[in-house]
Amino acid sequence: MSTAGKVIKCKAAVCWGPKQPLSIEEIEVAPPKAHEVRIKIVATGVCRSDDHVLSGALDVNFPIILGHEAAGIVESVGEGVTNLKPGDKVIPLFIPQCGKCRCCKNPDSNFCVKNDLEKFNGVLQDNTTRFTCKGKTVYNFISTSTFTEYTVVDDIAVAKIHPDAPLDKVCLIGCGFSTGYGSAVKTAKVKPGSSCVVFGLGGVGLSVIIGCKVAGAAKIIAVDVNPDKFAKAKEFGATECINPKDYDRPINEVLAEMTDGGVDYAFEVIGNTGIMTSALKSSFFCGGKTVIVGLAPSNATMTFDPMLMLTGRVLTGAFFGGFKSKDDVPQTVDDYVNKKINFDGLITHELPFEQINEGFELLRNGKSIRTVLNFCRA
Ligand code: COD
Ligand code: ZN
Ligand code: ZN
Repeated sequence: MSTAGKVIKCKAAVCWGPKQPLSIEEIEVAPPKAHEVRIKIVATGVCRSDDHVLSGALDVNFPIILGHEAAGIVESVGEGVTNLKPGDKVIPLFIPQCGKCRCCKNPDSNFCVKNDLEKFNGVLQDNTTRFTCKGKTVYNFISTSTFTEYTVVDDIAVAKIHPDAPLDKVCLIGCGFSTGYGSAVKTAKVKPGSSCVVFGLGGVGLSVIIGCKVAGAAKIIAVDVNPDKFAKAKEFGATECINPKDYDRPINEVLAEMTDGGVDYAFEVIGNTGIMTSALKSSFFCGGKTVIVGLAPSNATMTFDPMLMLTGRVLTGAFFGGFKSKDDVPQTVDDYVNKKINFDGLITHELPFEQINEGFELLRNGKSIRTVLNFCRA
């Protein structure tokens, strides 16, 4: 029996407030309005940014349904949605691409003024949400909300993907993988034969390494204070791994010796402003490029001698690896399906959706790289 046009009752992990476990509840999901799409979520990853809400570091409206790294199948579409139909495989987009705003029209930007990342209003474009639980409105998270069996998103915040894509893998393209991989291939535009350094070997840093390798970098130096991370880094393409704790001099000096004066590309994938400056100093003084990937604490500032820039270094950064979401997500899924890229090794844990709080524990204890939660384990 078709569910189109009807309210769907389903399970969701509701976040009633910070510093408490997510609660699996029955919620009501209203049908999509004009230019909206209702999606049956098949798999969703657990990302650090979801945990930032749980820890209280991100200020959002409660109750809220978190989750933003997912893949699913279109259940129904609202009026005016022409490019999607029920049954299509899709990835929700935490940066929309309206295609009309000043950011979207700029080929060098991947942001969109219709995002909900700056203010966390927790609503769709019409300023309401489609979720209720126990008679209360439940807010949406960064245009997506994927810790639920069904979600509704604006059509500017969803990408149709390859029909053969395995949803329990390509869900990572919705956030972590693209953020790292795109930083190398899109934001930095790493050139063949070049030298790269990646600070921080979490799931995002490892994805930067994958990007550097695909781009043909000759030297990929992986840096982390936790040497347990080195095996995976090598598996994904790091040519050398170093631990700053093993040296009694600044890491940029060590890197300069290893790379004939400095790297062509430096990536900061930790969110530490001191390391951002080290990354900048590690880049070659003539044209070396530094890409900031990590999100620093909100009041942190980065200080450095401006002379570092006058010799031609470049400092940049991007959300979501500089990916223009609607354009680049389907292309990246095609690259996965066609075996041009592989990131299966990032998925260290798979759990049924109901065990979501365990997924967060694995993240907090540093035991997982990525946990994927599955909704139907058929
Ligand atoms: N020196 C070297 N390595 C360090 C140091 C240090 N001083 N401190 C920590 N590390 C290492 C840790 O040992 C760890 O291996 C790694 O750095 C960090 O890894 P994770 O697993 O904590 O994190 P990731 O890879 O999942 O994500 C890290 C980011 C910083 C990229 C992430 O938190 C972030 O800020 N993302 C960007 C923001 C964004 O795009 N948000 C939108 C939706 S997610
Ligand atoms: Zn994320
Ligand atoms: Zn836009």
